[in-house]
Amino acid sequence: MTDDLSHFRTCPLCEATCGLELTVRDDAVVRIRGDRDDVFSKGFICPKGSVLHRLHEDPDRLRKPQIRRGDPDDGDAWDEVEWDEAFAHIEDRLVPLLETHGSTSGALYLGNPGVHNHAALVTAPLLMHALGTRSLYTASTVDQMPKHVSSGFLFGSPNTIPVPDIDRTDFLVMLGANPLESNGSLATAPDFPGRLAALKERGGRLVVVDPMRTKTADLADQHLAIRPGTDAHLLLALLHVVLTDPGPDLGHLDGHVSGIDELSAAVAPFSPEAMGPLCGIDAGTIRGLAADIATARSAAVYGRIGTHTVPFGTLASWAVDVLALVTGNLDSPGGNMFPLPAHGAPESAAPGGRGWVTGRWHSRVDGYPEVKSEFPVVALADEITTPGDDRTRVLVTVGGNPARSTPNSERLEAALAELDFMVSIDLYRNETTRFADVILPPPSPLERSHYDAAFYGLAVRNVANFSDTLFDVDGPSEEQIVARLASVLTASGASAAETLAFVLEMEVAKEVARATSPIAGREPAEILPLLSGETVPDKIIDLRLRVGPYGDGFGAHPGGVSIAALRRAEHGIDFGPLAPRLPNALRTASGTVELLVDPIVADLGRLEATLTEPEWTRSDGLRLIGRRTLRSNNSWMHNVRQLVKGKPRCTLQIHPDDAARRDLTDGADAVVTSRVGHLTAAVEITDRVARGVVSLPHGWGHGAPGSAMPVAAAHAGVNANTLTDHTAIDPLSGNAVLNGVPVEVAALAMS
Ligand SMILES: Nc1nc2c(c(=O)[nH]1)N[C@H]1C(S)=C(S)[C@@H](COP(=O)(O)OP(=O)(O)OC[C@H]3O[C@@H](n4cnc5c(=O)[nH]c(N)nc54)[C@H](O)[C@@H]3O)O[C@H]1N2
Ligand SMILES: Nc1nc2c(c(=O)[nH]1)N[C@H]1C(S)=C(S)[C@@H](COP(=O)(O)OP(=O)(O)OC[C@H]3O[C@@H](n4cnc5c(=O)[nH]c(N)nc54)[C@H](O)[C@@H]3O)O[C@H]1N2
Ligand code: SF4
Ligand SMILES: [Mo]
Repeated sequence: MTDDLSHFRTCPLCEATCGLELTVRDDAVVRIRGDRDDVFSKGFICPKGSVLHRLHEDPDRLRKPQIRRGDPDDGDAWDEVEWDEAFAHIEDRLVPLLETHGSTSGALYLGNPGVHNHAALVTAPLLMHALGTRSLYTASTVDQMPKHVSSGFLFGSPNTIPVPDIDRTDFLVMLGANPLESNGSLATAPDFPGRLAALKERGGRLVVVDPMRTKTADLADQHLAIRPGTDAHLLLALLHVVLTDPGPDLGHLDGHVSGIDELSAAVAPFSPEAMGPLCGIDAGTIRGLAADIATARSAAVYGRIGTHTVPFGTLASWAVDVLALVTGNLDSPGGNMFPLPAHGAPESAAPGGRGWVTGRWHSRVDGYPEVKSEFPVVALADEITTPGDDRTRVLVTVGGNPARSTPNSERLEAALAELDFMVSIDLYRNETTRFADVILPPPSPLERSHYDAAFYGLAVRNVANFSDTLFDVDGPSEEQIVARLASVLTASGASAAETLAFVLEMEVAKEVARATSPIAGREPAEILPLLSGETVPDKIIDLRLRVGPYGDGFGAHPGGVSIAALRRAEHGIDFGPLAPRLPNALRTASGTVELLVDPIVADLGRLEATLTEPEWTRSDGLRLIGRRTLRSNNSWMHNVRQLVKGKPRCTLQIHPDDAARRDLTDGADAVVTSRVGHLTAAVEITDRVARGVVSLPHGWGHGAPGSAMPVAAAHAGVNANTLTDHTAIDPLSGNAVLNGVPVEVAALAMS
């Protein structure tokens, strides 16, 4: 037996980026607890982080490639093979298909874990290039795409996303988010509960807008049980009030905003009296909230899943930031602020850029505009099943489970079965990857290094942390798998190592060509050996850190950050609270915040039309919403026994009055029916959910034939996305409508 060792790493499971302390004995993790010295999370941990090693140890996690020799429903149709055989099979089967049908017949789906893995900096572009297709789909269009679109329009870049400065705000308005279960999203803030408690301790106030009285709402000074899908209505009404009285206060952004004079006229139809009845919130309450936001010393407005995955997601997301702007709270401490991550570009010397547009091309069958070079994932099934020259015949999925995470997933599953060939890079054979012809398993989270490239750009403080690999992997890394797949697809003949070396050289060449880089004009060959890190993704992070805002500039700024510096600081480095970044961070063509670009104006018209549409003004019927629970993580952690034990969490929550009207009893099964599907779920009667609303979590519905996650199958639950409608989207972003879905619920007839 060896002595216990402590290993510190950042948890890659959700957006909170908690520091973990792993106790390692004899090459096994014996305990995980929160790293008390982590500069950001200070010891906070949730039940998922504390079983990260169980994922690593899970005997059902795939270690070797799998080839399917029979039907997707047949669990015995799979052969475990060596890596060479898997790639040979892909070469034999997939390459001729692409040659016959052209590169437009290939499509790529990238799931959520990619944003928690810095290998994606390399893998996503490599796969897009190798497939040579525009058919890119990601989990973003069942998630946050509205925020990218509103940011693209307002600030000129879809990734310039403000986050609520929760550690300093005096007044936090939170819509459609439940960080006590989710630990926060598009607001990286480990220990969200502690941060909300601190807000209250310093005399700050919290308002939660949610059809459900969530655990987060329990902390709130005010909870508004909004009707699902109407956050844009509420936010526009708040804007209406603020713009009328007291009028806009742009603070330090005065002179840097276009369209402010036209904004009052644009929001004129949306008085609290007009919007209140649609939201189920009375006009007086809306006026009171507007006054509270306007008069607070500082206020932050924050909207998330419930605000984004709805028919007016982009408009709601836009209104969140515009409300902060007109109350002097955008880019101001305690308001909505822009992070400046260590691996990001340093601040520019002046605002302005090319601006940002969507719709540069359209999807073949449904004609959806591209957004950030992606098509809405709701379009994927039609692209596979609709005949035509550019029909999708080949699909590559990386770390995703669209058969559970996307609307009308039964329809998508039927489409997946029609593909000519599918490759999945995934840890498990789940409801989606069972359709793959080949599954290529990447390393576990403990078998790779980690740097949170996505979420430090959304963090409420500027911080950075780097984690080294804990256990060696008996197989290729994720980027090596992708590089090898790319060489097969492009018949380049290059080895994975050569392909990755080339990617790194290109990155360095791009950087030395950037006029304002601290290494501008230097030779790539001189920079390359200076990069530290075990892998190419590590070295790309090292490069970006060193030329970034706090970087060592390869000698220009001694003491600056690099991977080496982060390795020395094993609990992370804190660069401090967020600082104002406007106007210089603006990349709009005008160099100003552009409030009223044409698509937004047109969408305000669509919102106005709802004032007389029965679908919106009617208050009968039931609307389905989703929820998250602390021990769950989308669809993929249910094979970890410690997380699924206890009473079933996949229940249909319904208000007592709605239950009584339908003769539903607690614990009994009910049939839930929507336009596209139906399912049977166990009823949980609770007055936490508003009248007229039912709630079912997503990510369940395990045990599909051919899948191989036995623990998950024993705690199967039901698939909420059997009910969500693939035709319902937020048109500006292509984001799916996952909340506010019209449904009927009836007691299960006894036979
Ligand atoms: N434990 C756990 N943590 C997670 C995840 C997980 O699956 N489990 N997933 C991670 C991911 S990928 C993400 S994107 C984040 C999401 O993080 P959050 O945005 O915090 O997501 P939810 O917890 O689903 O909270 C959404 C809330 O919106 C409410 N809601 C539904 N419809 C409406 C509406 O129309 N208006 C308003 N105002 N509210 C509405 C719901 O009742 C719910 O309380 O969580 C991340 N963290
Ligand atoms: N109705 C409804 N549907 C929803 C939501 C909702 O609120 N309501 N939320 C949506 C949101 S916010 C999201 S983000 C999506 C998520 O949608 P997806 O990304 O499609 O699904 P996940 O459940 O996250 O599945 C992740 C997969 O990645 C694999 N994986 C884990 N780690 C790695 C890795 O390091 N490498 C690779 N290659 N694979 C890995 C897992 O085994 C799993 O199969 O679901 C969405 N769907
Ligand atoms: S809150 Fe998120 S990052 Fe923190 S331990 Fe839990 S899953 Fe990991
Ligand atoms: Mo997400």
